[in-house]
This record gives sequence, structure tokens and C-alpha cells, in this order.
Amino acid sequence: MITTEQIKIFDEKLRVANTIVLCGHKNPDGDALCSVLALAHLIELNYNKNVVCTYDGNIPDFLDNVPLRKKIRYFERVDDIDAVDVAIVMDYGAIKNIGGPKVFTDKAGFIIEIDHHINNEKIGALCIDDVSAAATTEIVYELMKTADWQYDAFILELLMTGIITDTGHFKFVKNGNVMRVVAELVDGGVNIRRIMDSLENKSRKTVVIESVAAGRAEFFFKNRLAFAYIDSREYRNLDGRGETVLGLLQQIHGVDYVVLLKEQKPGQIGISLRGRFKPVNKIAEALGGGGHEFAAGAVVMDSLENVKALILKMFQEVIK
Ligand SMILES: [Mn+2]
Repeated sequence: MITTEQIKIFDEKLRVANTIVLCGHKNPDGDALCSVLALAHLIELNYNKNVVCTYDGNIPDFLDNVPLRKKIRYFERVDDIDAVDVAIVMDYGAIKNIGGPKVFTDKAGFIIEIDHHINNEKIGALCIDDVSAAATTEIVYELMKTADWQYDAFILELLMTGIITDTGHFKFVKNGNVMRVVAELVDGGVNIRRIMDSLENKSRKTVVIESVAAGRAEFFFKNRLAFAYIDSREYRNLDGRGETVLGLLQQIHGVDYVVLLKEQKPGQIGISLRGRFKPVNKIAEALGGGGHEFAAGAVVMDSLENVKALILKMFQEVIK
């Protein structure tokens, strides 16, 4: 529920702001990227102000086709602003996830956060948070409607893209509200199939590497856990999180858990966990990461072999 008081504060701060900076979490996913771009464009339309959109890390190629993609700049390339009147931090989860753009939030006169993650160290003076939302873009939609803002087709497409990606194509929907938003976006002219097709935008090398990783997967605990890895040489050609590997292995009947280790560089292992009917977020949290019940991840500084052994040991306790 977004209150009129929250809208009032948002409006007061935005109306007098000269420099407005928006960012999501490091290595933006579809929801982080699209909530930033959608809100930036809403502010342009409704406040007639320029907004700086910035990020840290990498934005995967599959998001190349989202509307207004070129508006967001790598934080080190944002060298044309001094003071920051308002910083809006979106879909960030925890302060450590902001990365480079923290230089802007640190010097901001006022911070607004808009997020659907569970987070105990809130950074915003104004928090428009809703942990029941399936995506931050769902909250942006509610904000746009409650504030009675003008919008255009780009904004609707961005909001739908954030919802599609964060719900894993509607698989992780937690309640009906997000589907009511989806229905309104469709009635507003958004074409779901076109968005899903345009999200399939990977290089041939990426798809080949993902199929190789799925093909050499190993199975543990009476085939209930599928384990795959991508080494550091292959990782250079991976785009995104290896969703295809995870998706392929999750299709195997009897598989309850999928683990994908990505050697981002020697000694640094990205871990993606998926659960079929079984939650995996506790394991990700125990490894210093987090995420959603059935889709979570972490990064561990150790060798591929050691992280594999560690993960299998942790799952042993979950599975028995
Ligand atoms: Mn999100």
C-alpha cells in the first residue's frame, strides 16, 4: 500500500531537486534495470526533469533490447554531476549491493528507496518498500497509479519486463496483485510474447557453453540434485546467470535441486541455486548470499573444487 503521505514527500522532494540520480543493485537484472529506467522516464514526463541513471557491474546482453536501455550509464562514466539532491535506490536489497553508485547516495541530500527485498538496513529517508511485491517494477506501477502520473508505452513495456524477469516468466508469483498489474499492462497495449522473444538475445557462444555445462552435469543424492559448473575460460562468454543451464536441468524429473557454479575468475565462484518444490534460499544465505525461496545465489571466494565439496555437504543436511 502506497500512502498519500509517501506520494506527498516524493512529490515535494522531486519538485525542488535539480540533480536526481537513480540506481539499482550491482550487476542489474531485468527488474533492477527496468525499474530504474521506468521511474526515470516517469520523472521526466511528470516533473519535466532530467534524471541520471547509473549502475555498477554488467548488464547482460539479453536486456539489450529493453526500451531506453542507453539512458543508463556505468557509474565511472557519470562525471558531470557534483551535488546530488535526490538519490533513488531501487531493487537493491542491501547497502553492499549498491556498488559504485554509492558515491552518489553518500552525497545525496535525500534518499528514496523503492524495493521488494527483505532488508533491515534501510538507506532511504523515504522507503516505498513492499516485500509482498513480486518485483520492484510492480511497486513502480502502484506508485504511478497512486500518484496519477502520465505514462507512455515505453514505461508499460519496462514495467512488464521487470515483472517477467523477476518472476521467472510468472513462475515466482507470490500473490494475485502482480497478475492484476500484468492484466492492466496487457490492456494498456503491452505484448508479452514480443517482450519474451526480445529477451532471448544471447550470442551463439553463450548458448553453446550453456548446453555444454548442462550436458556434463553430475547428479547426486539419488539424482535429486543436479550439479553443473562453468569454468573461468567459459565464463568469459557467459551472458547473465546461466539461466539456460538451470532451466534445462530443472526439467529433469526427479531433480529437486539444481546447483550451478560459475568460476568468475580463479578463486571467485558465483553460485546459482534453484529448487523445484524445495526452498534453497537458506543455503544461499548461509553462504553470504540470498535471493528468493526457489531461486537464490551467492559468491564465495574459494576454488571450484572446494565450493563444490562445501555445497554438496550443505545439501546433504538439507536432503536427508
Ligand atoms: Mn527485483
